[in-house]
Amino acid sequence: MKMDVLLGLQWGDEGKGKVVDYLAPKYHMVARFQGGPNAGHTLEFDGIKHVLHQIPSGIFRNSLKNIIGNGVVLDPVILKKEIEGLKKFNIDFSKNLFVSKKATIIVPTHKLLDAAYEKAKGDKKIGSTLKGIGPTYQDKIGRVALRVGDMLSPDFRERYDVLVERHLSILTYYAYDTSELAALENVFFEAIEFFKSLNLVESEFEVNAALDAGSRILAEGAQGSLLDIDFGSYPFVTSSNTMTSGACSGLGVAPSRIGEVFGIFKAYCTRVGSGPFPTELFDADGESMRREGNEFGSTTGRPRRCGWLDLPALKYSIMINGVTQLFMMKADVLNIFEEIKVCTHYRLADGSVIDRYSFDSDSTEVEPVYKTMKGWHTSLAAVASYAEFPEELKAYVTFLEEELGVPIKMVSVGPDRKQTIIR
Ligand code: 2SA
Ligand code: MG
Repeated sequence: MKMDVLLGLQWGDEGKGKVVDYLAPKYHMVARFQGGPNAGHTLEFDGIKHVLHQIPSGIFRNSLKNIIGNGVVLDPVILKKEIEGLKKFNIDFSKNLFVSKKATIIVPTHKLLDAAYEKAKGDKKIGSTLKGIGPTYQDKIGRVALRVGDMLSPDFRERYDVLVERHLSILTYYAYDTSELAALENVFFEAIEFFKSLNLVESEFEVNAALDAGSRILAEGAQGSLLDIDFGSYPFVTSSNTMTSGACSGLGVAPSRIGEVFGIFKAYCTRVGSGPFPTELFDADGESMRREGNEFGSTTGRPRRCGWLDLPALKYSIMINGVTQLFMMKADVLNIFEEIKVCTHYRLADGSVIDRYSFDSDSTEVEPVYKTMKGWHTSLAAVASYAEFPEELKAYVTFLEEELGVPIKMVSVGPDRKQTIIR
């Protein structure tokens, strides 16, 4: 079997959690391959809303195994809290959750460093979620990090102290207050003890063996392609590869074993944190989008910046990921608009017009060139099939599909599992 990959094509919060939850019954395993507690994957069913940060979104289906792969950075404290928070759902974590021994551990000082670096950047700050993601990946690449498997070794505390010693010297340089560290460490070591009771595995063997045995695996991306460390709007990105290739390195699966690539995008754009956003709206339309779409960070509660759909950026994400199927989310949020705009090109400062999301479009101010389409301007609450879509929404879907060159297989018209229209 091949492994399918599901990822966000914008700046995160495309609705990946809902799609994983929807697709999950078709799979035997869901695996996270990058990111960490900076993610906030929202699932809604039976009238309850769940936000998952580190646990894969297949956890609510008993038949599924959930893997946290080697490419993930894990906060033991947050993981313990998440697992405890899910107790009431009778999930058997001993059967359903497996963590790679090669995943990297976020220690308390990583969070302090994240805050210190952001503070030092002043108004050039990234808008990090302050979960310690950047500093932890820095240590991984710097070859000094601690990994999940290290917890089991008798010299874990010693190695932890060496790492923290390094961090404290940097925090002293930044004159950052570390007085809360002792309290954070207490909770951290408690969580480490708890962590040891989980299934700690070599997930590359689990995943490849499952594929060999004919199991279906879905790799669940976090954040979005435009936040990718290599291809996103650097430096306003996260510190991992959020793209398809990240699923290979973050799980130990060969590129030749990748099957379908599901690209999730919202019918408009949002971004949380700093960085370029050509189609951002600063007017009442942007406000309405935020209100209608309830666009607030699910991890930090921050209001998300909102704007029209950006086709050059979307085409770029489709290209670097090899997307084979598109899923359009939150179409219902656009119900309120009489006219809908789609950015087809960018105009650069010298007046030239380009259709590429590129180094130039990312590093200079660009003006979006829009195509305006008639909105459907009606509720989609009663819509149960594509045939029942208003003509204007059909025209929007068809236009996007022609531009993007990839079929839009699903359109979401509301947060509930049931409000998912297949084409
Ligand atoms: P970090 O924390 O170092 O990864 O932040 C770097 C940039 O990446 C952005 N980022 C995100 N953008 C959207 N959604 C994310 N997850 C949460 C959510 C965010 C939240 O689902 O809503 O609750 O605020 C996420 N995680 C990281 C971040 O804003 C920085 O621009
Ligand atoms: Mg999110």
